[in-house]
Amino acid sequence: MQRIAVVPGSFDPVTLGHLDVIGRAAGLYDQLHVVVVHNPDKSALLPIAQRVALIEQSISDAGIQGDIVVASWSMGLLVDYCTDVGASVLVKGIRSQLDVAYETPMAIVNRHLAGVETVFLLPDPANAHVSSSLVRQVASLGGDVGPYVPASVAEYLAGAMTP
Ligand code: COD
Repeated sequence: MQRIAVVPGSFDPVTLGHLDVIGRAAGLYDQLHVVVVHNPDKSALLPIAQRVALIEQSISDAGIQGDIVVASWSMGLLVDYCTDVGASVLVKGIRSQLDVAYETPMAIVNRHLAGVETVFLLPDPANAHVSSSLVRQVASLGGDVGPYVPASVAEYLAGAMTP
């Protein structure tokens, strides 16, 4: 039986931290779905289609191998996407106690709702401080986001932020 997992996120934009989790998860499962989900608690910078395109480009540029599908989901529960594609696992990155507090209830509810387990990966220490919100802030103030994001994202943001 194929082991299929989903790596969900806002990916607004995808960072080197996300890419590290995606690359490591790709080595653990037969098929990986990287799914851009609209998070109503956050105000978005990039359109969803652009986030999907940048994830695809970043995966390709980083040479991450495997059966990887990049998609978006806005039709309701994330576990419904998992059920649709036959995924039994969600993979999420945990950077801090804040992430643990945010993710724990979701992991429990997702298991109750659909039997989908959540696997947490610790970040590479080099990326443990990186978040999309930090990247958006640095970019909006004209700073260099190169250390935090794939090159294609840095290039896109440089163009998008130009007055
Ligand atoms: N290193 C490692 N991991 C990282 C890093 C980093 N530097 N940065 C982010 N991550 C991890 C995050 O901890 C998270 O696991 C994932 O990457 C995505 O992060 P973001 O910021 O892109 O996305 P979020 O935090 O806005 O998450 C959005 C989700 C859609 C994934 C989340 O809200 C969710 O699972 N929603 C489910 C909706 C649902 O069905 N609800 C009902 C049942 S709970």
